[in-house]
Amino acid sequence: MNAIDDTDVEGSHTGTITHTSASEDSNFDGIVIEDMVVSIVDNDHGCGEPGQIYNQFDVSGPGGVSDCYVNLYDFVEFAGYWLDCTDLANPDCL
Ligand SMILES: [Ca+2]
Ligand SMILES: [Ca+2]
Repeated sequence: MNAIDDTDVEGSHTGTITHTSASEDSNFDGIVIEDMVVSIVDNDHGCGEPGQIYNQFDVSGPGGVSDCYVNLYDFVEFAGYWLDCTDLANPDCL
């Protein structure tokens, strides 16, 4: 049995594996096999969760914290930086 490593953010959760039995041997046909509950660990992280990798242009959001969107909060940061950094010869001033 394999899990699909998709990009959906599902968080850690459990899944139940059920079984059925079919056999020509009446000793095994239709026997009850207990369900198995398995833990599933998702390696994808939602916004703000530990391990989240933010877009390089998402530098701000409400409260000055990255919010997983490149939006006006980020533009305000960029614009403020442009106003502070006026030395065109400085490679750090973009
Ligand atoms: Ca996933
Ligand atoms: Ca943002």
